Amino acid sequence: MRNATQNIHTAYGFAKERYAAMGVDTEEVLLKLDRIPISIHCWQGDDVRGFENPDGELTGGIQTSGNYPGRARNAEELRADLELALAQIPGRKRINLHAIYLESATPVERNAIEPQNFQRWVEWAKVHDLGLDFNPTCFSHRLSDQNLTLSHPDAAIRRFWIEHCIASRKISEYFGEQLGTPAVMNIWIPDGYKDQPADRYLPRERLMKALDEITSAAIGNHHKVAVEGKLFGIGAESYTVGSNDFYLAYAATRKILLCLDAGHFHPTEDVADKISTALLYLDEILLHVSRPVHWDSDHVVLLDDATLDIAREVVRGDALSRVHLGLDFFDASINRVAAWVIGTRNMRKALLLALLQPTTKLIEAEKQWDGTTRMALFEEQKSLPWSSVWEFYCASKEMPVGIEWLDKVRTYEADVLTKRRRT
Ligand code: RNT
Ligand code: ZN
Repeated sequence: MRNATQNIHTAYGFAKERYAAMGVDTEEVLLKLDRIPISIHCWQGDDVRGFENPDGELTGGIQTSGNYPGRARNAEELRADLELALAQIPGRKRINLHAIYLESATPVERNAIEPQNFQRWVEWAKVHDLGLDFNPTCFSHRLSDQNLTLSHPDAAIRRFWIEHCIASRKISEYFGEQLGTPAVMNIWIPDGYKDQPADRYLPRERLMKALDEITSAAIGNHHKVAVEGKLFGIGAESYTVGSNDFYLAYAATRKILLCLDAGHFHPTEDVADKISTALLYLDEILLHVSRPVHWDSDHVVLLDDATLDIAREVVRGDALSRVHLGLDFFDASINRVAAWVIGTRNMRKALLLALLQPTTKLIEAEKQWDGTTRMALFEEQKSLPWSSVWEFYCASKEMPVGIEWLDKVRTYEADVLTKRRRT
């Protein structure tokens, strides 16, 4: 054990020198890295079921596939699972909740949810030094069964969802005020049509007006509202009311946040490329880092080019203070705690790799029209010893350095998860 620790320190020493030669100070990088909050979505833990009606159907055109044993069935189980995951992930963390993760002894309608339904989450977040983020849940409900909510032609149904979103803003405000860090509340609605619409205009106009009611309600400044666009959903293949264009324009004109979900674009579109445009017109944005495989499949985030490109864009654009990093994936075919650990550690690794770029030199080369140096620098950094910096970082935070986290998750699986009977 002592040897292993010594080796980590020695390897880090070499790595530090290599990066210093490129003009990168690894000590500064690690301080910065550790402070970047990553918002971990609670819904990976129970396949987006929530506690309102856990046996109900997941609707809205999103889908979890797989039946791996051990999903959390209530808030205690979900928090316990999250605690295990959090203990394997270095750096600042937040937890992202959905309205369906409320706790209440008696059923509460979505338009009547209150801060007290989330009081235990807040107490728990305080104990674990976590910020909280929030989402109204505009799906898996009898009033969303036509895949229409805020753009529904029926004014009473629209009203219900407007009230739900306003109630959600109050809960978000409570989170921000209680925890001393603003909560980001993201509105995503499933509204869309399976088949070609005759009228693409009116549903969008209804959505715009509904959002205006939601965003103009005076609620306080401890929370921020984001809107998340999308290309299509299952059963909404032909038309999505809240497209990315719709929300980019909406967020820019109403001075709120835009959420870019990595799975919500055509497969050949580059999500990382959209960040700089959004930041020119908006003060802040939210990211849902996810992994689309052929479609918006919400696979666990890998340390792949798409994730790295997002991290590099945010870091090179000096936009860490303006970009809220959230995760959004739900895989029911593998151990769900492991899914959180793998996806979140990958996001943090991507940020480390991004921070280790010789950004000043790269930008200087570009200014000089020196494409040769720029390419040489981009390529050279791929083989620099970043993993020695990662291992040193994990060790110094007393977090698992490598795959040993999996043993802990496996033990928990055997002791706890496999004992949960399926409902
Ligand atoms: C759906 C959106 C949305 C959801 C969560 C559960 O396509 O990505 O963000 O995944 O709100
Ligand atoms: Zn999303």
